[in-house]
Parts: sequence; structure tokens; C-alpha cells
Amino acid sequence: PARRCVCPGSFDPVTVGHVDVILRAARLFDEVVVSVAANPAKDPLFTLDERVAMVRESVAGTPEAQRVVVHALPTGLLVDHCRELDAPVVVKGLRGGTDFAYELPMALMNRHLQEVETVFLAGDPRYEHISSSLVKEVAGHGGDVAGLVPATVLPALLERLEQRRA
Ligand code: COD
Repeated sequence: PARRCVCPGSFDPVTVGHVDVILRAARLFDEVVVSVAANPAKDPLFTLDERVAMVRESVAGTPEAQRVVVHALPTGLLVDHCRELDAPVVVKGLRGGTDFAYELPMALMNRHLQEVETVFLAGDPRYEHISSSLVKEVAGHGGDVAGLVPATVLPALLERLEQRRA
């Protein structure tokens, strides 16, 4: 049977750290479903549709792209979504102790709810410091975030932050 996994996240916006985890997952599984969560509680900078499009663009053109599907995560539990997709594995990247402390209870809860297993990929140390929230904060104060987000995301990010300031 085809082995399918889900890479969930807010991706507001997608960073080079996210792309690394997605592409590495695509080398381990037959198909990676990147599920972009609406996450209204986080007051996202980009709409759900924009975030889905940005992840798609970031993966396009890579050798792994044909095994990566990107879509919006329906509201509800991630594990119900996994079951509908027949994807019993969630893949997450780990940047260090704090990510682990945040991710472990979710991994255990997801296994408790639907026997969905979580596979953690050790984050590439080159991207250890990169998160969507820090990228937004740094760029919002005029700092240089080139190389931290995919090249296609950078102009969209700067433009949106500019609009927010106006
Ligand atoms: N290097 C490696 N990994 C990274 C990096 C990096 N530089 N940056 C981010 N990551 C990893 C994160 O560790 C995370 O695993 C993933 O990428 C996504 O990150 P974010 O910040 O875009 O996404 P989150 O943390 O906001 O996503 C949270 C979910 C949407 C996955 C979660 O809220 C969820 O599952 N929601 C659905 C509802 C549900 O089922 N809730 C109950 C859960 S038990």
C-alpha cells in the first residue's frame, strides 16, 4: 500500500525550515499531504488560500514535488483528517527542546485519539533559528530575512508588512 503522511502547520508564511522538512518527508513517504491550518487564533498575516499557494510555489520545481500535495486543513481534529486521507503518520520538524515540549503532548494525544503516529525529523541546524513568527517580527522591524523564506515568498511578505504598517 502507498504510504502517505501529513505535514501540518500554519505556514504563515512558509519558511526554508518548513520546506526542508516537507522535502525530506517526501523522500521517506510515497506521498506527503501538507495540510495548512487556518489557525484564526494566531491572527495570520496571510489568508489560508495565500498560504496554500505559497507552500505550493515553494515546493514546485523540486524533484520531490510530484509526491507533495498541498491543501487547506478542514476545521476539526487533525487525526480525523488523517483518517479520511488514509494517512496514519504525521511528520513534524523539531528545532530543539522547546519544540519537543510543545509537540510531545500533541503527538501523544493524536496517538490516543486515532492511533496516528508522529515521526519527528531533526531540524537542519542551518534552520534552527527560523520560525514564521520570528521572520515576521524581524522583517516587520526592517531586518533582512532573505534566505529565511523561499525566494517567491519574500516579496509577498515585505508587501504585506508594508500594507499593515500603512
Ligand atoms: N526547522 C524544522 N522544523 C520546523 C522549522 C524549522 N526551522 N520551523 C517550523 N518547523 C516545524 C514545526 O516544529 C512544526 O512541527 C511545523 O514545522 C509547522 O510549524 P508551524 O508553526 O507552521 O505550525 P503550528 O505549530 O502552528 O501548527 C500547529 C498545528 C496546525 C499542527 C496544530 O495546531 C493542529 O494539529 N491543529 C489541528 C487541530 C487539532 O487536531 N488539535 C489537537 C492537536 S492534539
